[in-house]
Amino acid sequence: MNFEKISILGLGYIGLPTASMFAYHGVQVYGMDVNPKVLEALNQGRLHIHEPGLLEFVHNVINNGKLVVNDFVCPSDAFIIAVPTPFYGEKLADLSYVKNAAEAIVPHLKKGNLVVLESTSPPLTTQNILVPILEKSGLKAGEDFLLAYSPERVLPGQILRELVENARVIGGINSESAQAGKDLYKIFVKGEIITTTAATAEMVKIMENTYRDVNIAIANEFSRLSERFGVDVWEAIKIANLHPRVNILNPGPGVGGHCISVDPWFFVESAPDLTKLILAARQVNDSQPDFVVNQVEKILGNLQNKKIAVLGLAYKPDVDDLRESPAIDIVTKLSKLGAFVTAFEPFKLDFDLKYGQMAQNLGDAIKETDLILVLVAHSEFKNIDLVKLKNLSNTNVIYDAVNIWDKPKLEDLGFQIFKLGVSEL
Ligand code: SAJ
Repeated sequence: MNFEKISILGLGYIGLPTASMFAYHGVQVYGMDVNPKVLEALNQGRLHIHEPGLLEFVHNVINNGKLVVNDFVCPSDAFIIAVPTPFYGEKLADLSYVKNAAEAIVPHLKKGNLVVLESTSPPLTTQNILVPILEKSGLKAGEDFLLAYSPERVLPGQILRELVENARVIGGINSESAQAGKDLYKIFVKGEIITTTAATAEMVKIMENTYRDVNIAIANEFSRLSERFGVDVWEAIKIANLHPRVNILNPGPGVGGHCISVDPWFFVESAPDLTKLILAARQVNDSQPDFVVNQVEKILGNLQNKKIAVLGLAYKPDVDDLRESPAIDIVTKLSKLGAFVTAFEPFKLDFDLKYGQMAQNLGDAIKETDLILVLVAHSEFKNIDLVKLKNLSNTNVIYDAVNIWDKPKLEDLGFQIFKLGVSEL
């Protein structure tokens, strides 16, 4: 199949890099977003998201006219839906953006077109939700138009490279649809492209993130066990991972972001009777912020009027994304217990923190505090000169939830350092 014009609905973390990638490879791309702020930023040469290398990339294709952004859908050979699938209520998938995007395609859908859903969605969404909406066009799915599911699997911070190099799975509602999807993505994908059914591709995506969530949950449980038995979990995991068939992930203050902490719920929602382990893992990871707050209470006692300097608010190292971040949850909980929290997040200095205040630099955050609480292993924190750290702060108490600093080194400098997963408090 030949693709001269492609529409991408949703210009977020996935839609925008994908749109730019097709445009860079010479396809005429129409990017569509319902948020005027996103379009305004793009038209003014700014980005509403932070991703290394993306700004220059987007500039280039907008300036040469290969990427045009609008708040409406344009007739195209292929339509890609890359909108969010957030939660509503009790961890249920909100498919309203997916449904609205599909409805917006209906008036433009023509014979021979391809529609691809990229948004992470509960199993069977393509067949059960998209087919009936798109068939309102009077065209038959799989015959008059083709329909596939192809999940994004790129890692924030490395999106541009992973979009091209990662293996890509394309699940069609029939084999013609899967083949058409393969023809589309091979425009820029250099990794292997695997075709399968739409339901398989939907499951693959959620399975990958669920596997990671369960692995992190077991690491978090190991960290609690290590504390109980007086073992350093970081050392124990390092040694266990020398086994050729073991790869335990890292414990930490919790699992955030818009993927790993969200996607397993799609399984739980779709089949509660079959997801005991997945649910338990979610509960372990979701309880980590409370665990960290509890540790801080054990160190400082009653938190009323205590000053706490929080280093890092992002959901993981070296990104500016604060969505579902456990660090924010921890700040809120500490503040509600009466602590004065000053947070320093080098990737989002101007973040509008509801509880606590933002510091504009490390020195301001730690100069007058009762405890330094490290929640994100940003490189900037990792590489800090520990002598400088000592000189910048009035406190000598540190709680490190991400194993960022060397304990003996800090102790030599006179710090009293507590680490998650090292000793029971
Ligand atoms: N985390 C830990 N311990 C670890 C690794 C991560 O506590 O050992 C925490 C992080 O701090 C963070 C959360 O887990 O809060 C998620 O971070 P992540 O790096 O594991 O994953 P994401 O959410 O940035 O990206 C994941 C990736 N999925 C997998 O690696 C299976 C990515 O490839 C997906 O494209 C992305 O989800 C997505 O969009 O679904």
